[in-house]
Amino acid sequence: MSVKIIGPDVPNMPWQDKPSTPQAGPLWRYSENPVIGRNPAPGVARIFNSAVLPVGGKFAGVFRGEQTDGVPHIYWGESGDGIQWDISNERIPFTDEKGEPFLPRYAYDPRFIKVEDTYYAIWCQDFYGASIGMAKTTDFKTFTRLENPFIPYNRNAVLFPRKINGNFVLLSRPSDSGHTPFGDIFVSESPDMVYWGKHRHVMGRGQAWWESVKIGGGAAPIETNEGWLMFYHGVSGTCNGFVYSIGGAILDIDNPSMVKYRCRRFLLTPEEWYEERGFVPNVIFPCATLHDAATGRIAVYYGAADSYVGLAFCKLDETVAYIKEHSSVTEEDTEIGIR
Ligand code: BMA
Repeated sequence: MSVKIIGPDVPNMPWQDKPSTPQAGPLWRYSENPVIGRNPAPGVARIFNSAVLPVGGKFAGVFRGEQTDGVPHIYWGESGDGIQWDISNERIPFTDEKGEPFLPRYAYDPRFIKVEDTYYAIWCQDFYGASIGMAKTTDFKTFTRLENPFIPYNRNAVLFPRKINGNFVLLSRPSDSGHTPFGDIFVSESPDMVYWGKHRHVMGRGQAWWESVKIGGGAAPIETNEGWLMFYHGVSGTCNGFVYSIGGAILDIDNPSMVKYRCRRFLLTPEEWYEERGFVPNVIFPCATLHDAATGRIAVYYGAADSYVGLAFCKLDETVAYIKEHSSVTEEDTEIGIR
């Protein structure tokens, strides 16, 4: 069975063919990385850990802007080609359901996911501790906050791009209020994006050293005829601090708490100057993909060293083959995840 993306064609997504130089895994970097450099907007020192989607024949996204007072917020950005980004000068003016201003405090690491006709921005924020915040938009002007889905402490929430068995489905990573020296990925369901339950364990920190401290959801899972392709981050602890790499797994299509394949090798790990040098060295943190069903091309957007946005490419068939070839799953990975 040849592997296929189930989703729209995005023929104008960014792309560059694989270079002839050796690569550590199935992903290769865009040769002109980073795609967003320092001081990208007035009052914003760095943009990283950000998420994009195809919108109206072009691309748009929600960006983690580290303001010059050191506080992160969510900014809007647009692009004709997915590479040159025009970042708004103002923070996204989130409102409550009555239309009153309701800015999240200390908001970071946004994801951006379309389910049916609505676009959801989901981020981490302060809610008496590190927690998940959410907003929805249909016109990219009004961003209406939703109730925070979980009590503290939780981070790395990633919505699936369609309902499963009639419910919205969200990955998250329970954490602590600091730099969290542990962490597994869980999945929760909601009929309405307000009330969340049916919590299940998806997978724990890995047996492999590169993901042995903690893991967390990354890009919105990509629907394929093999299951949900999930790019996530895995963290190892070195004598000089954490190292963040990109991992890959394939989740069951109807029951995403069950892991079918999990690559014991990283898919991408810090190598380039913009990944190894920056505000926090040795971090690559995936938050989104663009992908084209017709060609199986995938572009992964990742934060680099908490300072830049990087872009990497891969082909669906090669990536799935690599994950399967190097897969090892534990009983905890493959079970339904309830105790
Ligand atoms: C995590 C998050 C990310 C960040 C990473 C590395 O805890 O805060 O935003 O990229 O640490 O600093």
